[in-house]
Amino acid sequence: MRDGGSITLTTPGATPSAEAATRTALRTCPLCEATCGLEVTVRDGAVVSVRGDRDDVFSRGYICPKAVGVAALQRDPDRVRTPLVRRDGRLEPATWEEAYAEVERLLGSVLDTHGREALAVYAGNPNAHGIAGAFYLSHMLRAAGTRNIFSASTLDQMPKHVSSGLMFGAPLSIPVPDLDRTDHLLILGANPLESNGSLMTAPDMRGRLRRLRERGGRLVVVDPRRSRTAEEADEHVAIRPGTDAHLLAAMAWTLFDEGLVAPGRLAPHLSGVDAVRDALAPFTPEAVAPVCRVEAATVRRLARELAAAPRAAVYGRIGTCTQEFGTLASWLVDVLNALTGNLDREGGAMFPTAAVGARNTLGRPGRGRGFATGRWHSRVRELPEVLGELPAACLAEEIDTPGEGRVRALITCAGNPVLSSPNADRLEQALAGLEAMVSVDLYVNETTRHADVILPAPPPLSRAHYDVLLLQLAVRNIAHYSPPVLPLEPGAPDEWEILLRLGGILAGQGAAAPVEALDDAIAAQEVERSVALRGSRVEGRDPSELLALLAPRRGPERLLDLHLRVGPYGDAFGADPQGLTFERLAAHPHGLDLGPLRPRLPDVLRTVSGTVELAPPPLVADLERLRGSLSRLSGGLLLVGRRHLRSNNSWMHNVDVLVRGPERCTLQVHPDDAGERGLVDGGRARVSSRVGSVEIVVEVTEAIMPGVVSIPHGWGHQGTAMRVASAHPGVNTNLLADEQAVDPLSGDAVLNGVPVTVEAVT
Ligand SMILES: Nc1nc2c(c(=O)[nH]1)N[C@H]1C(S)=C(S)[C@@H](COP(=O)(O)OP(=O)(O)OC[C@H]3O[C@@H](n4cnc5c(=O)[nH]c(N)nc54)[C@H](O)[C@@H]3O)O[C@H]1N2
Ligand SMILES: Nc1nc2c(c(=O)[nH]1)N[C@H]1C(S)=C(S)[C@@H](COP(=O)(O)OP(=O)(O)OC[C@H]3O[C@@H](n4cnc5c(=O)[nH]c(N)nc54)[C@H](O)[C@@H]3O)O[C@H]1N2
Ligand code: SF4
Ligand SMILES: [Mo]
Repeated sequence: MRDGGSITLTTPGATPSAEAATRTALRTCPLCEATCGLEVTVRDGAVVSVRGDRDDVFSRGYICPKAVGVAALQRDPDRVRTPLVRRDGRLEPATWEEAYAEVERLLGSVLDTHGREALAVYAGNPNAHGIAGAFYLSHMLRAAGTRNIFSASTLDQMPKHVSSGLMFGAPLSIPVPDLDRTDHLLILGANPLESNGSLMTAPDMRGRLRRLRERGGRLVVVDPRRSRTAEEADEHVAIRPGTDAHLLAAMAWTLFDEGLVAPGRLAPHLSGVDAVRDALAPFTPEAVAPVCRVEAATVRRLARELAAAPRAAVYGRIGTCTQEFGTLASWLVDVLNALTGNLDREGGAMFPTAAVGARNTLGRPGRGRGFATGRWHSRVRELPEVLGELPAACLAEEIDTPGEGRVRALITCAGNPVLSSPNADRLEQALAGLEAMVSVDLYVNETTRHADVILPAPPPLSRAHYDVLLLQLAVRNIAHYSPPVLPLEPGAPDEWEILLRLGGILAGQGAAAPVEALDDAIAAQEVERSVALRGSRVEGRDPSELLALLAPRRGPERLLDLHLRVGPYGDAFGADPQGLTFERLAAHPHGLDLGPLRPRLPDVLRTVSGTVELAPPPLVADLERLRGSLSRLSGGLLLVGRRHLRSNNSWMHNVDVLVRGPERCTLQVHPDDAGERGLVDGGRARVSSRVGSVEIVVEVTEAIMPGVVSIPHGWGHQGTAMRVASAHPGVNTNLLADEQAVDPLSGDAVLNGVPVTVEAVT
């Protein structure tokens, strides 16, 4: 599908003579983090083909097979098109006004009786891929007024937010590999050739990694599985799941031991180098080798190669986050980048300069209030708040544990926690016991089928797009706005309007509060925040003047205009007449290239000290837990996940062309482990953990290391209206993941390295 490959769809009813009605439109693909530019051909209101936009400034025509899903979602007859309201136990179609009234009645009754904390919200992954999630979700959450906020972040990247927040002062100041210029890339726990990259926004991973090797660079992958990326790398290092922090600590130890610490120009901006050296003393290569199952000589060599490379980057992703020592591993990735002088250097690990919304581009540069967690704690397990959220692994117990403050009502937006969070069975039972549940989604999925009201979000092509979040993590600075390709269904609101209406209801303004007024209030609030921010480019300006300059635009485009204009490339409302505005951006339908990443230290920092904090006390303290694990050499099987190019978490399985072919939801087992247990390829196995057990098809493969088994997540479809997905159900691996196992600093669930037993089913 690379380089302008196209996907043609047969559209019933489209006549070849309708030339005049044929048009093409450009749209960023919202399905994964790669942000590819799509060229969509529409005939008579229906999508007939999706191809890569060759002129897209970032993706240059690249797309993956999933791009077809964007068109398929639009047409899918199983997608929810009108609100559904539960009546006599069944979800029945309703008008929008009926649905909002029902939301007000249901939530109002719970909140009036039990107070705000009786409400929980779960926000799923697609919120990170859209303009509604970026600009309106936080307002809805604030209106909810509850501390019971949960999201997919604690099933994903929360450890990286914590380590970045502590080191650099802002949780989204995440250094990304300068992929197009690096000479050495060390990847841990990521498989960008299947995932297309994560916390590293870059279309065409295969092309970029190939070019890295063509220019003489080296690619090393640390993974318990020989993944597709590992297969294409110069070296694959197999590692025992959950031990990346051990490996990285011993690599840093080696740098100190061998005099290879060379921060170079970073030196004046770093604090805590000695403290790191002292804290890492127990983690010698010999001490970690038996835990990681990586030889001490290999650990030393990996460190030396990293230090010797002219320009190198260390990059860790889901395998290093969703595990027992997720925050430590995320921290040590950047400790290595700093100690080798690769942090903030071209070809190293760099901070993007995003056009919109990046806190590290706003306000006074170089110093800030820093970052802290634990402003409140979860009721049952007393786990700390992080970024205003509680761990998703706590959601079920907050619902099913009686007592003061118990959650009795839930709003889900773009999520499917029944398939994505640990101890799925407990969560599903908890959902069934809620007094009220409201979901905003495209589908009746395994989670939303428990809702009392489902408010259908429009499909991607019917809405405008700007990647507020993902472009803060891009390997090149770009900006790209796409208007909607197709109109909304008649009478249907856009998702930002749905979030506004929900916010209005939660704020007590009622189900009938007009969207325009709610939206005006938000625009006014955001303008006021911008002019009040010290060091902002519009500090002290008159809010009404700015609002007048934003008129007559409304909705997300007005907010995008505001954030572009106060951002680092913006016109600052006239102060820089050449600067960026929404109008100027929209005049570049293939996107706007703002150049390669640039060194940003020290301005990028928002730490109290104004330095990169290499040894934040909570992280150093957590090393004690890591040290304790050095003596733990269990021989049992550990379960990890994996991703497939044609799948997307739990929700693209209703697209026929993407799920065709051999069964993908299999248990991968090494031949030695299979032999010991009498497992045969294509046979069945029972996999059991502390919390549950599943029966699944076995795939015997040398690609996985002995002692490790793998099942992909997002499967286990049942009880929904998705006909294609129901025909390819697979099993839910999160029936095995243990909700009690979390990384304590971030609350991230341990989804990789789950202890399991496996037996043959005859
Ligand atoms: N065992 C295991 N579990 C995992 C993982 C793992 O690796 N292993 N990975 C974790 C990770 S990284 C993530 S991000 C989570 C994902 O977990 P979730 O975010 O809970 O779920 P998704 O499967 O992404 O489902 C997204 C839902 O949003 C809906 N949707 C899509 N687009 C939109 C939209 O624009 N608006 C609205 N309102 N709805 C939309 C889809 O129909 C779908 O129902 O899973 C996590 N769970
Ligand atoms: N095709 C496709 N693309 C996707 C998604 C999808 O579901 N499908 N999901 C999107 C989302 S939400 C995300 S967050 C990203 C994730 O993007 P990636 O982080 O690239 O995710 P994976 O492909 O799951 O790769 C994780 C790798 O970690 C390995 N691993 C497991 N445990 C450990 C461990 O303890 N240590 C080490 N070193 N490795 C380990 C696994 O074997 C696997 O190869 O992908 C995004 N892109
Ligand atoms: S790589 Fe990601 S963004 Fe690009 S076409 Fe595929 S799913 Fe869409
Ligand atoms: Mo994710």
